[in-house]
Amino acid sequence: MADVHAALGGAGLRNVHVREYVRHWAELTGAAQIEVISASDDARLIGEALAEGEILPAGEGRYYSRSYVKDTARSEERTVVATSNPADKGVYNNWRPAGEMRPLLEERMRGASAGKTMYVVPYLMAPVGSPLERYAAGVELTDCRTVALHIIRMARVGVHYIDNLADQNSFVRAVHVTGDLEKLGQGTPSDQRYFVTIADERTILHFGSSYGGNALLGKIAHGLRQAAYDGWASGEFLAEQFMLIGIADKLTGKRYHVCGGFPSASGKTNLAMMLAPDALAGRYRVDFYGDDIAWLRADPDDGKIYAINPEFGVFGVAKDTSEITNPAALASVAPGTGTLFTNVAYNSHTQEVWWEGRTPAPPADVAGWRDWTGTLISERPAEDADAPWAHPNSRFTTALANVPNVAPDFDDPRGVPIDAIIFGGRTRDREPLIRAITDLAEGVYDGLTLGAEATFAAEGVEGLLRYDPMSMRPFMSYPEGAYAAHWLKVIGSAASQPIFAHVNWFRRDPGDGHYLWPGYRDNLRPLLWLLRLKEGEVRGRQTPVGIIPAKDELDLDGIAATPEELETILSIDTPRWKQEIKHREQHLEQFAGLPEEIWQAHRRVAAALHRAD
Ligand code: SPV
Ligand code: MN
Repeated sequence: MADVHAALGGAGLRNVHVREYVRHWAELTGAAQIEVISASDDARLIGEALAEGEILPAGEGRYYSRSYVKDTARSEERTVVATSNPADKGVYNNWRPAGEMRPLLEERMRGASAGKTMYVVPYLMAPVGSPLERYAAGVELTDCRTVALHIIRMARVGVHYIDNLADQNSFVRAVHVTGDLEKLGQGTPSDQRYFVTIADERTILHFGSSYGGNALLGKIAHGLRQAAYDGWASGEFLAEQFMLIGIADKLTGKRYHVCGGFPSASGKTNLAMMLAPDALAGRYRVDFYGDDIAWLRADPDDGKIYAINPEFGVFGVAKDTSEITNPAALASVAPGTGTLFTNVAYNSHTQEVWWEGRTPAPPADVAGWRDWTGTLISERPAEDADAPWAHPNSRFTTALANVPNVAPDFDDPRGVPIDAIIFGGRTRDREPLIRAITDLAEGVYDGLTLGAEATFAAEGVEGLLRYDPMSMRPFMSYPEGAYAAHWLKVIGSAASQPIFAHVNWFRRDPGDGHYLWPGYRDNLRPLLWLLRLKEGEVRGRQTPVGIIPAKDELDLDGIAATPEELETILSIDTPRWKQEIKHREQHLEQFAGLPEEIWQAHRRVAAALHRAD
């Protein structure tokens, strides 16, 4: 049995509640040793992980790891939000009684860390001194060293974050036990994995994966599910799967901040790290704050909405990251950054990494190259010849500070005042490039009806959205009706309201299907229009679903789009919108207790479309 007192005492961790928590789980999981981790332990842990072969060198100051082949992503089916109150059951939160889930997890975790080290990782999901700091402290217990290395990059990690708490008992208890990955029946009817947030006990119990958000519990389990629940229960804030950027106008000296949600595969990380297009770079600068999570609160001092990124790093999808799609991301994983790559392709001779989209074609000389499963490319069976080298969900993990255009004030505890909240789906034919919404209820309504088009690859009907309210579907922790009401309350309590907008970079030509908008850096242009609209410098054109830029209002200097292409992306398709309204109605009807303001917004939009005939 591990000597908890000696380990915690040796690390200077005096908080008695932490000691009791660690003692309980060390005993239950049967861990052989306890080790308390601070960020300053990184170099030593890297050395140990290299020596054990858990990670491999990937050039100077960069590392590579492979996951178990059946452990490559989040699993929504195995994710549960538990509380003691059945009224907390929503449509998406997969609610179960806490009294049922805790014993189930304890049973799986019992003895499951035998012989292993339990790393005690005290962390903070907020800049130090943030008004939301009391919701941000946590202690993750993990039996996997590479997970500890990831947490050091993704959260602020150190004993002092937890030893100096005003309320010594106010920290999230986050327990991660890997389990025997080869015996868990991933994806089968006897799947043993469970990823549970017991939200009203501020306890997270994840069993059966060492990948991403399944294992880095500060991120989506604490940073989104737990924080959303805490934000609602306290009435104080919103926790959303949002990117967060700043836009500086060098001419006027003004700085704006935009946050927003995008369903998976809609380009959120690329947008978050966007640089200004060359033609506009003389005047504008885009600052990066965060690519995945924002916590939003109204500040009573100046009546504005403020946002922080609670994370400390980026856990970005590697696939399709290139000099064209995201040069800032490439710079952030350059040699010397301490980046950890997971499940990309790796060259065991040269220590290089590669993923689909990194360059137009894979390396021509395949000598030494292995795919994400570790198989030599030269030895892959013929039937696997076309299989990707990197897993589609392969990742890079790097600290925020490595992003070249990280905002100078990214660590400011107050956060940044929000001018605009945007939602963006992936829609081929109906959504314009941007439509602005000035009414709060209509903005929240737009977020609740966010979705991505079903593709042939996923189940679903062409043209029908897979709704993903506010891009929070996998992270929702309390009922959707209450969620909508909480949005109206938090944002509504601000004296100066942000403007809302829906953006769509994916409109296609109705004839040959080509993308009508170049995307990437040029996405700054519609955002600049939105901010000008908010400032009253442009008027736009009112449509039933929001305000669209008038043709001459978008700054198109340096853009090659034809007048016909522009005409299409600055229009709405009324018949398709009328179909969509019917789908939206069914979608919203699932949510008990949806505020009347949201239904009114829905009816206003529907009536305006009807009149548009
Ligand atoms: C996501 O899937 O939206 C992520 C990655 O941000 S993970 O943390 O693994 O969920
Ligand atoms: Mn995410």
